[in-house]
Amino acid sequence: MAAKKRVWWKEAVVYQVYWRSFFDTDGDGIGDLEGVIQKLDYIRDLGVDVIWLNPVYESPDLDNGYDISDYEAIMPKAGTMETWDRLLAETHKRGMKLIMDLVVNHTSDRHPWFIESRSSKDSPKRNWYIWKDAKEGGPPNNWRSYFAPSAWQWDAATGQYYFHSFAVEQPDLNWRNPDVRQAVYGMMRRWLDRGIDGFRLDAIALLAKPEGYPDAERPEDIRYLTNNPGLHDFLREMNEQTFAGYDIVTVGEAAFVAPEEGLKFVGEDRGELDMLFHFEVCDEMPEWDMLRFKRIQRRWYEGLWGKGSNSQFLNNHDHTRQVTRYGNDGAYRVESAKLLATMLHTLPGIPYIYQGEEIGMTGVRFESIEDYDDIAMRNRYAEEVGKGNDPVETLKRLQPLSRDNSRTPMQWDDSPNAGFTSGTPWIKVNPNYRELNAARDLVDPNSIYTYYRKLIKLRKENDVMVYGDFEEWPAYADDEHLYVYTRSLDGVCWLIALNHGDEPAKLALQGSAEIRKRRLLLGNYPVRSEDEEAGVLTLRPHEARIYALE
Ligand code: ISL
Repeated sequence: MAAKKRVWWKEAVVYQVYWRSFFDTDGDGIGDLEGVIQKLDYIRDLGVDVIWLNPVYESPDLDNGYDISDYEAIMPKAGTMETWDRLLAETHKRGMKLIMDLVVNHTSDRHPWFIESRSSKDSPKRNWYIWKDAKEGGPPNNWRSYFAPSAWQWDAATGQYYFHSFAVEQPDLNWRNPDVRQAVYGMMRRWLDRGIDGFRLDAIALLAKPEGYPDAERPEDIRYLTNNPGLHDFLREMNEQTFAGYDIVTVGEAAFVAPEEGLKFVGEDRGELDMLFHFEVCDEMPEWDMLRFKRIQRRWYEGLWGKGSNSQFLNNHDHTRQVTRYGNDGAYRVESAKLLATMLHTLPGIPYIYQGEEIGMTGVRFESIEDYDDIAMRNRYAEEVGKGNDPVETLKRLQPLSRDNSRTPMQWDDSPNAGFTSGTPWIKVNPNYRELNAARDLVDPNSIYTYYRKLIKLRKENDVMVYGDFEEWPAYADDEHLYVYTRSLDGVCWLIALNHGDEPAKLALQGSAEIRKRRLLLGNYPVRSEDEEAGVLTLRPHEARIYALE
């Protein structure tokens, strides 16, 4: 494989801070930036390099900050620009970097740009958003949005529809308009000049819309919102006019892309973005399917390795807790959380840790729709029940994938509200916080947190985890539980053996692994010598091992 250009962010582990659920210092029940500052040592002690901070800009908060009404002010419930400046300084002081989540596909409907745009059809900012006349008395086409049955909202005052890919309160910017692009680029440069270390670019595959907005064959398959002609021209121009010249990292959140499309975003010769966040797992694989996961990993490795950088994650603020959705959050929760971590950190790509994943936090099942906050969940529930579906059945069906599963407060200790707030939390705490919390993990040498620290330390000390070529063992490619692969670099060869199953599994060593000496570098079970009969490993339920082959 072509040698990969070495650069700091390829060697990084990223920790995602969903600040509103992280730590509350003023008792209003919502996390804040001061709370992030007070927990920076906790994050640094994991060994991570980069913090991804979810949006903190001024916002009416209908989509938890992803509806921005002022790109250059901090949402008061999060803190002030002074608090933000301290967070950046304190992050840098600890040798870590901070990347900001930025939403430029749409704004809040209360952004001054949109208020101006909707004020009249002749407004100088009318064309900053996407306005269309009605067609046959209804919306211009049959498209759905992510969060609503139609992607169009009627504005009676000016007698036109406006386009929104997400909620009604999130009108899409018109990226074809060079004034919009220049205004966004200027704002991005001002954030870069404040010293941030990069951006996570939200919903970035949606910037371009197709000519003429034709009706969709299948409106419910909303991929037509993404990857339209012109997108990569915008990204190249964005790079030229903002990122170029800064030593930063840019991460593109790109729904509905396969490797061929993904390479267009992050190819090192493309001059667009640095790292891809794709959703072939989290959006398109509802529950664990090892053979499908292996195929996805193979395709993305073949598509990107040596040409562009991918990320590895199984949950975030939009996707339910990985140990619940893709692992075993019951009898084997600790082993399973460690196995998933081992897999994400030894597969090719930059690993992301979503807050609470490092202590094995689990998904929740609230009794009533009233306990749910997520606009996507509430809108979908209302839509389904509105169609006559049974409310109890609808809630049960929507719960597993509700984004709120990952948004319950960070579980710091076993005090009231898990030590997250002295007030009433904005969303209920997972009731298992009494036995599942960071305080307990920090003092337990066998905890998930301790395991993550060892895993990250291994990465810091061994380039093979970052730059090593990946090769899956063909003999186990069709095994539904065993996942066996090597990472190799400059003569160093590691064997990773995972048993993603509730039963023990035997792994017959092959080829060089059978004859070469094996040195266990890290495992999630205490290793008993007798279980390694000559050439056959017996892996216990959810057992993960990393060996150096010498
Ligand atoms: O969560 C998803 C589907 O269940 C993702 O596809 C996600 O909605 C989509 O990729 C865009 O997500 C981003 O933009 C949204 C915001 O609600 C999400 O929190 C953010 O991650 C609109 O800004």
